[in-house]
Amino acid sequence: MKNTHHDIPPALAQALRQARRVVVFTGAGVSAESGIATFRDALTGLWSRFDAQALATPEAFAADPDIVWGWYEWRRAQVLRAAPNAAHRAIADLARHVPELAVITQNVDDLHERAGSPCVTHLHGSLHAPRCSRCASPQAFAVDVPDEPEAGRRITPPACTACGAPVRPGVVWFGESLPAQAWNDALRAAQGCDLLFSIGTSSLVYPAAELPRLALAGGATVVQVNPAATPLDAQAHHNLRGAAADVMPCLLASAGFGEDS
Ligand code: BJW
Ligand code: ZN
Repeated sequence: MKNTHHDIPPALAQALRQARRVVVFTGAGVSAESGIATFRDALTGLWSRFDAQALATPEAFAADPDIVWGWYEWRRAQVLRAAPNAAHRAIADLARHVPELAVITQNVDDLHERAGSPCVTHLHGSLHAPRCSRCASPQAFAVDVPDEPEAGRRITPPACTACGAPVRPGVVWFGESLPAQAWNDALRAAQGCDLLFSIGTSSLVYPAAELPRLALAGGATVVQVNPAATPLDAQAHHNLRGAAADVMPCLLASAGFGEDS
């Protein structure tokens, strides 16, 4: 238990106690304290060290699959060695205290699931579900747990067992559509909720960044948890400035949702 204490506005604690349909919408910041780098933080974000256009687009994979596959194997190794943090655990706890909770993440890790959230909507896919780049059939990794290769190491992707084309990471790259079922579930949850938490996301990537705005339009209370400002600040009802792993346990405690109540 960290001794950082966050003052939660009483009106927010009350809104949380009274909410029936709650959405938790997360981004890379929720996994930051598990040691997984975010994308856009100035010094530590992945995009400060790596070129997004050369790694996270279908064109990049077509041009040089070994570079792209090696980079994603490096990230998969990191996630496999990481553990959920207090924010993931508080979000999993929340499901025991509110009538309906939808966890919608942009993250490609599985830390919400490993913290115990039963049903997680992944808008940008997963590092753990590779598929064929041509026929889209689900594929297995050639190695279960990659050793920690350095970030720039080339690794040839496995060949699809059905058609022989290179296997690609099961993530959503720039210019690609979000998985239809996940996006529809997210739309329905955001439009029908009474409280939405936007946690650890820069609110810059669309269409995901639309979700808090849709919740606002539907009359929901929107709460942001982030140590930095984002374009959502002006519209959110509450901006809780701090690290997700500090703020989320305080938030649950403020509503009287004790760890074993
Ligand atoms: C903490 C913390 C702590 C730190 N606690 N918080 C122009 C205008 C509008 C849209 C577009 C446009 N040009 C192109 C587009 C579309 C594009 C887009 O949105 N681009 C914008 C960047 C401009 N979107 C797409 O292409 C999407 N598809 C699409 O639109 O299809 C239709 C279409 C088709 C054809 C052409 C055009 C459109 C797909 C988007 C896919 C995003 N993919 C990625 C990579 C996934 C794979 C991988 O992991 O490599 O998804 S990009 C990356 O960003 C990743 C993330 O999920 C996503 C969001 O990032 P996130 O989670 O918000 O992280 P950060 O780093 O940005 O922010 C972290 C935050 O945490 C910060 O605020 C910190 O302060 C905070 N933080 N520590 C709490 N301890
Ligand atoms: Zn195939």
